[in-house]
Amino acid sequence: MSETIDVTRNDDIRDEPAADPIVSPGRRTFLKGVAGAGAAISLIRAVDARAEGELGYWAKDLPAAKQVQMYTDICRIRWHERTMADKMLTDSKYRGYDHFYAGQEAVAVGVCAALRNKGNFDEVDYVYSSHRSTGHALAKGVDMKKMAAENDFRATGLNGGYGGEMHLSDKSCGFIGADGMIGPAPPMATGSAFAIKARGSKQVVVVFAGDGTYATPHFHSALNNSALLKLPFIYVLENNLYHQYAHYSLSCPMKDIAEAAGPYHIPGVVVNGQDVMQVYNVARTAVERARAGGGPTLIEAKTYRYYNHWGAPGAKPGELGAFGYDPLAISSFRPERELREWMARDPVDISRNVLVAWGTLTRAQADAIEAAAKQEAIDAFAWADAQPYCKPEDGLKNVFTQGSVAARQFG
Ligand SMILES: Cc1ncc(C[n+]2csc(CCOP(=O)(O)OP(=O)(O)O)c2C)c(N)n1
Ligand SMILES: [Mg+2]
Repeated sequence: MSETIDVTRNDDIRDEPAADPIVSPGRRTFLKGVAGAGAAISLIRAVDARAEGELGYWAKDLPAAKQVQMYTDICRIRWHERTMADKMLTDSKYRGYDHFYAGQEAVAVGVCAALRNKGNFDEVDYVYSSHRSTGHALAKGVDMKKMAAENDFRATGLNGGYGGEMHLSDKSCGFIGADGMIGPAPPMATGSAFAIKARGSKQVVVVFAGDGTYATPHFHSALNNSALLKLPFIYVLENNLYHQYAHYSLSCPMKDIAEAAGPYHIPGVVVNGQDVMQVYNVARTAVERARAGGGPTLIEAKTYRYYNHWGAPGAKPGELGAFGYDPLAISSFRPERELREWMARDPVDISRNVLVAWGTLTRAQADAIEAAAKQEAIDAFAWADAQPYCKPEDGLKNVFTQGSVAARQFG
């Protein structure tokens, strides 16, 4: 049986024995009990319970400053996305584009909060991202201004304006990079994890990938190799229900993709991706396991994107989400009620409500943090707007190496 866990039922996780933090025997029995009994229903109920401040997981033990930082980062990502969407809709000179991450913020923030995001390259944890990269980048510590400039192909951008949203990279915080191709990032990430194991440093590698990667050979190769070699690797599969316009049930026979961890004999964890504290809990468990040499974990975060697959079609300036028709949606279109249902379980609201319920923040303080995040995004795009574009003749820069290269593979 696969080790799929419904971590949304926190009553069973409270006294998790330290020796086996992933699946305790009691938990296995519990899981057998609920297996056919509608874990998805308990997921939705648990969200409400958490939003009311129910305790019982490690996140409550975090210092207040860390809790506030997580909420702040969620707000920063949200307002980066909203500001950029509005820019795409209203500024005809703007050349940037994005696969918007709004709605999924708690996944990136909860995972990155469990990682080392500062230090030299032999200390910091690595994140490999996907085409939907901006939220992952901000959560890992990428500078918002430089990212905004990069996404509009400005010469002073994060990567000199050569990359854009699908090729963001920032070695300084271990953000190895976004990836426009669906599939290759997970095996590359396992390669990094293999290097880390070989050199003996205690780093961990995370790949963020969508539900669309399940049906690729790369998904299975990454799980197989990381399991065989017990690599410090975490596959964070963000199941936002769709790949482009196709529902994931069209390419995956299981309801919970985390079940795919079973054949590789590694833990597969389902988590409510709307609640940053729950995401943090499962991520921290996986990180501790990986750092201690215990091997990989597959985390499936159930989540949803508020905009359409790419850009801002169907969206209106000043409004969150895309309710209108997406002309690119040739095969299917998500129901409006589905979007509204997920927006009622919003990661910003849940995070805010939890911190207010815990007494970490007052509502007024939480509002002020969100307002500051909005202003930061406005300032970042204004700064980016004033930056110079790359010159066409610079296009061949950094393509060929200047001078000679040591052919180390030949000794
Ligand atoms: C190999 C490959 N095939 C097709 C595409 C086109 N494409 C871009 S994003 C995407 C869907 C990805 O869906 P998912 O993995 O669920 O991520 P999400 O967009 O939902 O975050 C596809 C098919 C691609 N980029 N690479
Ligand atoms: Mg998807």
